[in-house]
Amino acid sequence: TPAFPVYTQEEVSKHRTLADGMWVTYKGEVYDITDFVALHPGGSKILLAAGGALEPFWAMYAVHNQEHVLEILNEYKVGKLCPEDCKKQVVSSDPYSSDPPRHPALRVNSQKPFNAEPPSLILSENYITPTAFFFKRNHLPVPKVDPAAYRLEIEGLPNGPVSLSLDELKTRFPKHTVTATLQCAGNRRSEMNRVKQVKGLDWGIAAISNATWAGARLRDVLLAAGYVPGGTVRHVQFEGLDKDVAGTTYGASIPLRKAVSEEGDVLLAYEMNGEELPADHGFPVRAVVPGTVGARNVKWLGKIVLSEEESSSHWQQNDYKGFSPCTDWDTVDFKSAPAIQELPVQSAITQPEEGSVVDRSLEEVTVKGYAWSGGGREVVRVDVSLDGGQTWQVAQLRGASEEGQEDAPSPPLGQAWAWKLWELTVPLPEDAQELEIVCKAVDNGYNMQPDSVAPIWNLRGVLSNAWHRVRVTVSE
Ligand code: HEM
Ligand code: MTE
Ligand code: MO
Repeated sequence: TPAFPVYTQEEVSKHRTLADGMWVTYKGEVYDITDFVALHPGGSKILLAAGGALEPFWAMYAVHNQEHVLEILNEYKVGKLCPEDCKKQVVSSDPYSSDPPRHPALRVNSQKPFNAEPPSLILSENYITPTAFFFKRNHLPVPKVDPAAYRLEIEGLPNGPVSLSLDELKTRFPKHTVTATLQCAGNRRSEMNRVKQVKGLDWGIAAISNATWAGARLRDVLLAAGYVPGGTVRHVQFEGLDKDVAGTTYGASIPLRKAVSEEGDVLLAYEMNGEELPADHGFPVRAVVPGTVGARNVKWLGKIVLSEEESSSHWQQNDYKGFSPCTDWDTVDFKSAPAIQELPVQSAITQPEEGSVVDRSLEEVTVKGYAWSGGGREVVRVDVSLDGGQTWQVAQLRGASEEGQEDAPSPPLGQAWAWKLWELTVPLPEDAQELEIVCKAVDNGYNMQPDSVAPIWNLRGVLSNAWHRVRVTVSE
């Protein structure tokens, strides 16, 4: 094999466009990735690295620290970087180095950015998910925010922008408390992956958790800031303080109607489960949008914009949307589908776990799980089957009042923001050696879960809410 030519950084830097060829460097080697740009699973972000080093970008998107990524890169090698320029390359520091410590019991789907779910058993053991075990879904490094210097900027108001300190948010507005379940759009994505590969983190059934949030009502803050109903504003945009390498922040928006409704209960939360909001969950302030997909509950909230338009962020426009099973990455048109807001009815079995062994001598089996629906719709029933869905029994539902929150009244119509845990103890069928346990929930709109995954499969693996099935064996 011929020796690779040696290039200077100056030469590499000339190749910054698809027309001139696009070159990058990695660990002292030079690559011409012109032909790969259109194939990149991470999209056009790859253009940011044109003419320079990949290291600082891959430190941010650690998904690249995999053998198969390096194999792809190797196919495009065209030369070496001269030793003098290699020495000049700054060693990029890890943008995740100030991420907070996390509980080792969490099941990590991605370390950088940090994405993890609790063991699913923990969910049904606690009506309020302990904060350490609340699922964590970050797209970027956790930003370090100085609470004393923190400002919440509000734009798009008739009398000009308003800026609030953390103290003002806490003292100028009544503190409102809401118990609300948060669910990631990708919860249960792994079941879609089993039908056909989708793109995204391989979540199990625990990218959902329940907490008590406290803070100022968004409605109160907007009205005090000068918002007047009846104008042309249609959307409330949220911007996080977490940024990618190009300085782009995480962002999302919700419909104005939800944001200012008296019954919407949208919070600018500064407390979670009675304590200061932790770093992973948005310190010092996050949006809590009850009944709405996790992605709109923007953490580390830095700015609110009232607008005629939805957020222009990638996560509002080109992600978190549902598509037909027939749509693939070659045909998908993100503009053709609305952004996910309210989520559909959901339930899953947390106990027993898939593949576990049920003891026959106990003569009965206890099945537990969670059930929740979006948009404030209350779960009114959960059906459980031990024979793959041929025969059913109704589980016992446990809402807030049954879960140690004795004074909790049942939620007003349209404001059932929190999940219900459920449970059913049934005699073991006489000669069954295997059980296929199934659950399905019904909400107060009589919406029910679909019976299988294939008809709701979609390329991004979102909205995965088919009947949950768990196979167990019965010991002799
Ligand atoms: C994902 C390759 C440069 C941003 C990926 C994946 C591959 C890949 C194979 C999918 C990984 C997986 O899911 O297993 C490459 C190669 C690059 C390159 C060969 C250089 C030649 C970049 C750069 C950026 C970037 C410079 C950012 C500035 C991303 C992002 C994803 C991704 C954000 C995740 C997409 C998602 O969430 O599904 N890349 N990449 N990549 N890449 Fe790159
Ligand atoms: N807000 C910011 N600023 N950055 C993020 O990456 N992730 C969103 C949302 N808010 C995210 C964010 C997504 S997709 C989800 S599911 C929830 O936060 C997760 O909230 P949690 O980590 O508190 O469980
Ligand atoms: Mo999410």
